[in-house]
Amino acid sequence: MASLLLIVLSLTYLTPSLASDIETRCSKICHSLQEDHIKEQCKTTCLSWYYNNNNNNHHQEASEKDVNKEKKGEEKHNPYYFGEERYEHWTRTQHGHFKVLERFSKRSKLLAGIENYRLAILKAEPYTFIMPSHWDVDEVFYVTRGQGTITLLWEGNRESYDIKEGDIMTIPSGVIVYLINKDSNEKLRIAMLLQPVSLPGRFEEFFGVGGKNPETFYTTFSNEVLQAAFNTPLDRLKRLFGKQEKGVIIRASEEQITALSKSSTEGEGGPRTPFNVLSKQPSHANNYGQLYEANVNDYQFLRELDVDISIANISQGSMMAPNYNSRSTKIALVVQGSGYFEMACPHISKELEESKERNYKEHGQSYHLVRSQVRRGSVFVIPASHPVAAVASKNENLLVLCFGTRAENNDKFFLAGKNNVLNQMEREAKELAFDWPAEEVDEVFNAQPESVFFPAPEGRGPFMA
Ligand SMILES: *[C@@H]1O[C@H](CO)[C@@H](O)[C@H](O)[C@H]1NC(C)=O
Ligand SMILES: [Cu+2]
Repeated sequence: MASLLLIVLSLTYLTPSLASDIETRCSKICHSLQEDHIKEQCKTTCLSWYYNNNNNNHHQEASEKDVNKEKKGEEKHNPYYFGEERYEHWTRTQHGHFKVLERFSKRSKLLAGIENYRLAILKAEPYTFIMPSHWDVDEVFYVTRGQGTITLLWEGNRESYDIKEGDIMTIPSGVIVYLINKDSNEKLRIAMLLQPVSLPGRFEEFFGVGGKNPETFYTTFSNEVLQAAFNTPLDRLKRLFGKQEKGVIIRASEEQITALSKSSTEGEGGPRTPFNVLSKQPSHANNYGQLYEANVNDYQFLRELDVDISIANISQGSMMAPNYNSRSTKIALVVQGSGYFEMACPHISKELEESKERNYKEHGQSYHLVRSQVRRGSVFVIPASHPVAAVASKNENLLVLCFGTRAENNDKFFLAGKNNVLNQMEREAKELAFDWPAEEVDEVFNAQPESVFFPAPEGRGPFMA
């Protein structure tokens, strides 16, 4: 075993490369080993090492420490998990930030199905104003914390809406939006799913207002066009568009906040009034957690993106039952707490098999366990039909927000507990399927008296060492 570890360590100094190269290299490296089963083990370790490195560019500078980490839980070595380092800050000032998760299809071709979605997070300090802008995306957002007022400018109208924790709202592409955090103490945090409308997976923000920072697009036009358009001398226009340099998120006075609050501009609301997901009756609730779900029946505008929203509040020391979604790929964002996810993925298993140049069909279907420790800000992608389970840590609730794509006609299937979908089989089907007496199958299937939320596994779990 010690020699295997040495081989793995020596691999860290080689750069990963193409699949065929990897196969050749691993054969060479493991060639000198005597016994066949050790040689095989060496090749498997070698291939998966290269595989993991290929999917994690920043792990090319892997060190011995990383090898140990990987052995602990493979947490970084899966394309479905996104940690804090995978966000890019578009704006970061003392008054807040706006950060965007890297493109899914850049991370892995296994995420190509959601390449036209982006996840972003806005955080604004108390009493702040977020500059008016428009984006080339259709957007749905969820307020994870705080309260504010959001204003939309479009079709000759101005609509203001109060927003608070649990609210969802959609904003069509091109609408000019600005907002305030109207709380004097609490931060305003908003998680958003963006669907670009002109370039797959890419979007931009456009500022008309501003000057130097944010830079206004007006001054990009030629002087002639600008003067004619505003019917104003150039020097005045230069003064108007040359001053602002405080940035995208700026401090506002109490008086300004009061004036901009929806409560003081009554009557300017519109049809898009946000829907509060948390004020809905949970679709499942017991001592171990609650599941809140919202779809087009709750908020018709979700149809614009064919998205639904769910919030799982998994109590400390509890877990959410293994389940899968029939059509929907879920983009799960941890809003609070910590814990871990486990998912069965046949694709990764196949890639590993293929890189061994074997015909996987001869081996039947097999699955790779993908698991990650998660904390606030972590993102975990759950592709359609993939069985997944989530476990909260022992000392805090795990609050997970899920944006579900292809929401129409999606069903969630539970794989354990009282509503285990497999329990609906006839006794004959159970016996045939398990080659086991139906009574004993039923005994196992009925041993879990709860549904959806259960007590967590005994012990500290794979990541809680
Ligand atoms: C989550 O559940 C806890 C109780 O376990 C409750 O105190 C908390 O308010 C819930 N959070 C949300 C967002 O529902
Ligand atoms: Cu998969």
